[in-house]
Amino acid sequence: MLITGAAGVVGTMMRSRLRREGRVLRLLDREPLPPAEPGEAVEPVTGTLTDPDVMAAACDGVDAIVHLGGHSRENSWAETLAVNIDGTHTVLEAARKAGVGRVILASSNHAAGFRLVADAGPDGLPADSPARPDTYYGVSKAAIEALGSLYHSRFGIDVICIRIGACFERPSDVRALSLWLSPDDAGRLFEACLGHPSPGYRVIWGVSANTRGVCSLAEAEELGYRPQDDSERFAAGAAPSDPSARYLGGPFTTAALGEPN
Ligand code: 15L
Repeated sequence: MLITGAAGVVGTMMRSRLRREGRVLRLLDREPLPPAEPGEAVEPVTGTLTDPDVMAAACDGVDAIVHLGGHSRENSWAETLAVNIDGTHTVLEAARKAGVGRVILASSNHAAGFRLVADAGPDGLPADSPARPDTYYGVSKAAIEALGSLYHSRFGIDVICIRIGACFERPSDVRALSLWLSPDDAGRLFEACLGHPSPGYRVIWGVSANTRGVCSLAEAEELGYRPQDDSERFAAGAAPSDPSARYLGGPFTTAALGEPN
């Protein structure tokens, strides 16, 4: 199995959590990765996912890809286009050529960042809520969901797009209490996506079972995800959020477009 962006925030947290008996984790990042620990079945590879030759080699012999690589926040249009959109096309093309059967794409709440939190019914906003990007970054996530759909429909690759909420060790502010995906639940979610016999193409939210949750869990639960964490235990220490939190994307909806944040 291949993880792109393995040195990033989520990639780093998944390295130990996606460790399984008999599974070799090939870890790709443009930044050097910590070497394999004794007994750890990993193959660190340094290279950029925007390079088709690097991706072809990285996909060789792989059964599934967890694609976490790319810019994880707002950036210039040129960077966002090159790394997030064109880069994901390069990943999917390499997957197709190498016969990789399953690709899990890290989408984001920012693909639908201008959805109003107040529109979430009792079951939360549906995971296939049409895109309402809040940034160029959000546009790139909507675009990779569309690319994933294309590669499923044309080539039969199982593609699951996870609209990740806020995946950190702990939620930092009140908005993040609604969107938190604990690292352990993220591991559970990726395992569910990897283990389902035939998911086809899906868009799901990546969140924990948060008391203040605003995103539907039903679509991820259909895949077998059983979240065990709730952000509420961090509520007392959470910083207040500004009024932008009426939108799912919170501060991304007001940040300067195209400027790294
Ligand atoms: C994201 O998509 C980012 O990758 C992450 O850094 C957070 O900003 C998160 O969204 C969020 O909405 O809090």
